[in-house]
This record gives sequence, C-alpha cells and structure tokens, in this order.
Amino acid sequence: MTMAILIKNIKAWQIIDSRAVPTVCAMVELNNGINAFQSVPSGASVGLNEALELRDNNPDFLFSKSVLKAVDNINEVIAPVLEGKSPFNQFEIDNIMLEKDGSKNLSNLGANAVLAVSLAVCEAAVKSFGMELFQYLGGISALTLPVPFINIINGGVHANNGLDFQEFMIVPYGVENFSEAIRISLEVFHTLKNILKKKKLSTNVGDEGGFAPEFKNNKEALEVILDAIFEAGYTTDNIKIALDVAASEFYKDGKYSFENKNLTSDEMIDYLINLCQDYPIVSIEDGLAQDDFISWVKLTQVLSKKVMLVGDDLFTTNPVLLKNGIENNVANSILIKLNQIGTLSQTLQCIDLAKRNNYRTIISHRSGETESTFISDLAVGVNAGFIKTGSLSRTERTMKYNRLLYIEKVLNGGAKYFGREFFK
Ligand code: 2PG
Ligand code: MG
Repeated sequence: MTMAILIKNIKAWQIIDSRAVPTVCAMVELNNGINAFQSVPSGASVGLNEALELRDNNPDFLFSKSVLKAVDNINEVIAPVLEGKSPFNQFEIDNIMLEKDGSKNLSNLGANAVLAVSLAVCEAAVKSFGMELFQYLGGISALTLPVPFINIINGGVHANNGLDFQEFMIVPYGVENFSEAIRISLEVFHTLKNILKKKKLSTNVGDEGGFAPEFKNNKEALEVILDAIFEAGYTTDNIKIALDVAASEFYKDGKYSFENKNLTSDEMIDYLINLCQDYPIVSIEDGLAQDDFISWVKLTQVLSKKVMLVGDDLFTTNPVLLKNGIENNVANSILIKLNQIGTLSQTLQCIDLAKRNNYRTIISHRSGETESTFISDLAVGVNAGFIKTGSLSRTERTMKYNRLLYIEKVLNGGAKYFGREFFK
C-alpha cells in the first residue's frame, strides 16, 4: 500500500529582501522527505486595497520593519492547522488559512505569512512529482514565454532622482523568441548606460535595477530611451515602450501634481494621449489614481483601442475589484502580484477572471524582492503573456529572467514567444 503524501512540518524565519528590509521565508516539509521553501516580496508604492503586510512596528527594533509576528503566526497558528493535509490540494490549503485569518485583507495572520506558506506548499507538491513548477501549474499547454516589460529607468518612489513617473520600460516587440528578446534588451541597456555616461549623468541603478539619473522630466527619460534604441541599431518596430505612471503616488486633492504641473483628471488624460502620440508606447500602468475611478472610465474610452491600460493599484489582484472594473469598462489589462491578494489560489482565480473577459495579464514582481523565481513559472504556467520583473541588472531581478531562459531551454523548441502578436 502506498502512503499518502502529507504535510509533516512547517517552519518560518525572517530573511532580508533586496532593499535591506526583513521579510518572511517559509519551509514546508512533507512526510516523503521532500522539503521546499519560498519567500515573499514587498512593495513601496502600495495600493490602498492590498492585503495587509504584517510588520512588528517596533520603533526600537529594525526600524519598525521586522516581521517576527508574521513568522510566529506561521510557526504557531498556520503550521498546526496545515500539518497532516495534502499538499496537492492548493485550494483547500489556501482556504484553511483564509478561514483561520477571518478578516477581509489577511490583517490577522498577515499576507506575508499566508503567501509564504501558500507558495511553499505548492513548491513542495511540485518537488514530490519531480516536475518543473510551470508544468505543475499549467501542464503540457504551458508553452508561452511572456513578453517582458524591462524597467530600464527607475523613478517615483523607487529612486531619489526627482523623476515623477515610476517606471520606464522597454518591450521587445518585433522579435522571434524570448532569448532574442533578452539579447536585444541587453544591447539597449548597455547603449543607454554609455549615453548616460557621455551626458555626465549617473549610471547608478534604482530599486528595480534600472538607471536612476537626475532627469529634468519624463520626456527627457523617454527621449534618452529612444536614443538608446536607435544607437543600439534597432527601430521602434523592434522595441516599444511601456510606462508605470504609478499616478496614485502624486494624486493629491483631486490634482495630479508632477513636474511643477497641477493637472485635473481631464488634463492628465490629455497628457497621456499626447505621450502616446509622441512616443511608441504600447502600455500604460496606473495612468490615473486608484480612487479616480470616473476618470478611469474616460481614459479607457479614449485609449483602450490603442494601448494596454493596466490596473495595478486600481485592482490589487483582487477578483472583486477586477469584476467591478470589467462591469464598468475600466482598463483592459491587470497587473498580477501574488502578495497583493495573499494566496496562490486567489491569484489564479483573478488571472482566470481576467482571461475570460479578455483582459491581459502581466505577472509582476515587487520593488523589494527576494531570490524566488516563482513568478517566472507562474507567467509560463498560466500562459499570462506578459511579465514585469525589473531591469537586467541586480540578481533578484535577473534570477527571474534567467529562470525564463531556463524554461525556454526545457521546452526544447516548444516555447512560443508572441511579441507583437499580443498587442493586436
Ligand atoms: C509597481 C511595483 C512593481 P511596488 O508599482 O508596479 O514594479 O512597485 O512593488 O513598489 O508596488
Ligand atoms: Mg505599478
């Protein structure tokens, strides 16, 4: 008789993220001797409706940032209720934790505690089968390598350079496969570095590994990216541009305040329309603030045929908020961040809802990251189509790209890369 594979033990501890901030790591041990661990990332531009990241808030200890309470919650509250359960029933595992927490936003156990366990259980299940994670998540139809949005200039709260928009990303568009996408993006990255050097601008990088020099304004950043694309020998047919405006960060008293401008919502929409006319932009994330919903409807009316309008703070990977967006014709794409909602199951539900309603899905990292490459596998596993995981420098970012390069190899000629096809 074969023995059922069950969770034997769960342990957690505190580790460090890419911004020198404590975060949670959880290990799940099964009764077949397998063990697996996963850690969770942390955002800086956090949406109002995100699940709660539990921190100790003790001003005398680790700048209030320690996560020892979340760690205790895993060791003392979550472990006892999950031990003896099957690691193959992800939905049941996640539901037990949601019920144990009992709040709407995981404010009791902490989304950081719950997510670390949710992902570690999945990883342990995968290892038991001796499979690759993306294959466990998506089976034999998981073949699509995501189009990466590569954040080569950092601004907003991810850098201290005075640039108000948060992310300026290049999008490898007219290329045949994923490794080619990375190759040409690397060439643009290095060309950009040389251009910045020549301009006597800093080539130090920001939180997500993109350059973070003192630019006068957004347009200067966009111009320099165009220069880098051309100087590297490419055209805007090969490479497009995506933005994360992260507008909630500078929306105050009903106005968008950036670069000494104070724009009304309508003026902000016009500003974005003009940017799309002047630059090869294919995607704008959080172009308006999360609580400016009425204007999101207008923005969608005028731009959704032309570009991807991505809701990040707007939807916070929450199926209820996404449903509301779908019903009101708001945005046409959603950013997917596991830690905004707190469990793998809910994340998969949100992706499913988006796909059934023709919203595009972009699997995303956070600005504070760990070595986990879970999101790379998730992107391929659900055939998400897109990934956003920072620049091509800093190991916590490159690990995600390198995992995708590995997956491309594992798929052994079966990998698909759609590039421009996805933007039609
Ligand atoms: C975003 C993210 C990731 P943060 O706004 O999309 O780039 O940033 O993790 O700081 O919320
Ligand atoms: Mg964002």
